[in-house]
Amino acid sequence: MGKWSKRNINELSIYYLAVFMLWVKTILVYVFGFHLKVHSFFEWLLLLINPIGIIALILGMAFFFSDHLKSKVILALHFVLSFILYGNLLYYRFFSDFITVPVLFQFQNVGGLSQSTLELMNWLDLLFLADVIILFVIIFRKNMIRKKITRREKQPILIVSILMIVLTISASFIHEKHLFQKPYDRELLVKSIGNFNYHLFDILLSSKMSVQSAIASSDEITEIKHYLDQKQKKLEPNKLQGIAKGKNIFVISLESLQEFVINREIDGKEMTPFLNQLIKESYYFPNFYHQTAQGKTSDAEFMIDNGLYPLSGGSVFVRRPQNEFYSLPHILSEKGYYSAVFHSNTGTFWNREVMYESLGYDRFFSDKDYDVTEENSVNYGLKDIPFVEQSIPYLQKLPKPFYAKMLTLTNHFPFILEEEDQVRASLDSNSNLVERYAATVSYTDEAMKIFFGKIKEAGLYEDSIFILYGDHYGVSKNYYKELSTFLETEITPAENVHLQKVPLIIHIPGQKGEFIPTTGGQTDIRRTILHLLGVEPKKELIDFGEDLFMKGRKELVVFRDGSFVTDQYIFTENLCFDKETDEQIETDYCQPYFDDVQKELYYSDSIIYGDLLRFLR
Ligand code: GP9
Ligand code: MN
Repeated sequence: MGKWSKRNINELSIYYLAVFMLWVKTILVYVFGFHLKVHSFFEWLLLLINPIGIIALILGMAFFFSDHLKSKVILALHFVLSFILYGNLLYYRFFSDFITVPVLFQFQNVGGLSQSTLELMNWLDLLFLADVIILFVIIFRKNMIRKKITRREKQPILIVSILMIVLTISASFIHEKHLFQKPYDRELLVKSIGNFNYHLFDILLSSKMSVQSAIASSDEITEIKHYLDQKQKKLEPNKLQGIAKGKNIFVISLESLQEFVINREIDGKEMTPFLNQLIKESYYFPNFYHQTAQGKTSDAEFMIDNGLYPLSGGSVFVRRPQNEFYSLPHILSEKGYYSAVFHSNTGTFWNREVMYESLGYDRFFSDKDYDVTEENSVNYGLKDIPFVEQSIPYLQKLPKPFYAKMLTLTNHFPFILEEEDQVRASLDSNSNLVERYAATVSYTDEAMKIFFGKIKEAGLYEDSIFILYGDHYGVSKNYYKELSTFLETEITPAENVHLQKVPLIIHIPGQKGEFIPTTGGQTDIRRTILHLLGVEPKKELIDFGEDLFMKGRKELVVFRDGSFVTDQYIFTENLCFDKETDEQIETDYCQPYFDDVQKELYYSDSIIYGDLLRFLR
């Protein structure tokens, strides 16, 4: 100890040590936190070098401070970069995605990760501070003779850092030519240019997007219309066209409900007995996928009302509420429909209060309209059973015909259920996340049973149709180990895509119903509803959906990160798989879809960023 304190300390070595430790930490997070998959030696090399330049440059900013501050600024910057890295890690653990600029702005609207955040942390995370503490101890040691960093030393360091960044970006670009054309493939970006460079690129991208609406013109929509006309032309009319003319519509968003729970038993007991029964009397779509991104529930809502894709970063609800939309409530109001949303969370969450007005809803029944107490609520709002019970009197008073959208909540991460609500499961503190999920799923199933019973009692059943859908996955990649044990199957990249299936149930009283195996997604729901109702919108329909009942469908479901699934193939992690066997096959099989996938995402983004629907006649 004594020996060490007498030593001279060269501030340059503090800098090198800081860069080195942050580099190692970043690589550890890449491998053990983000589970970034590399397929070749070149990709490994890229992964290893990509953080160095940017870390060296950012920490090198300390060189511009006065001598007595330099090492402290190195420490501060080191801490900030560690904080960003850790923030990303937590976000990734839940969303299997990387933070974008809009997500940061979204926090005030969604109340952060709150209760869920603690669940995502673990004690080992304290190691994140280890290098910060080491630096702190070294820098603040007393009685040391410091050798300052000279100008001759700092210049080459900064130049080399910049060259490293240029090298990283060029190498990434050479490796994947379309890298910057697919900014929504964030995994690929982080893998190639690195976590910190990705953030800078993302900042650039979101500033570019915000000017796009100012320069948009009506010509852009003509090209999009042409593409959509070609697509719709191939479809054959639906035999159910107009079958539900003039009926009320219930659209029920089932929080985090995945398809794998349907018709599944635990210890000989069905997880969702009510839904399993309902499916037998409904049109059921077992190959239906959620397509949500960072906007979660709000993304699903957005797709269902607009038939457009969600944004790659953030939620449209938060980012573009001022746009002009031609959404389901607008179209239905042309036929005299009244539209209302029922959701017991606060109205500001996902900016719903503002966005629902833009989307043309006449009324939003939020927490203010419900009696929400400690006992009858959990997590974000009312438990599903009191939620449906308290909604009935409001539903009875709605002007008819109506479109009622109801959003359930209890089956939400981290899946908390009090003992008295455990309808088909007994949980204790040892229950893992998947077991908790199973329990809240069963609770929501029970709530749906009560809901249908009450709707019948209220005399609202016969004149209504019911569309129930799972909004997105509930068990994220972070819990795949538990899920894999539960499902007794290995979760491969292809299996991960299968796991993005959510139930879609279309229940039309009086119709026998059937299993419809077509491959579809949430963007398809709007056209399906409009055809069932036989509604002809006054303005042209600009959306990317295809009626799920129609023959001749392309059966292409595009996910927001550019991966996709068709009736035969799966494209994910830049690899092509046979959907039937899950075997990896030549990319050539998936190639024919690439163009349409990029076009759909690009056109949808242009519509949203350019506010193009204002040009609709
Ligand atoms: C909360 C509900 C759930 O109101 O939308 O949140 P999400 O699934 O989007 O995290
Ligand atoms: Mn949700």
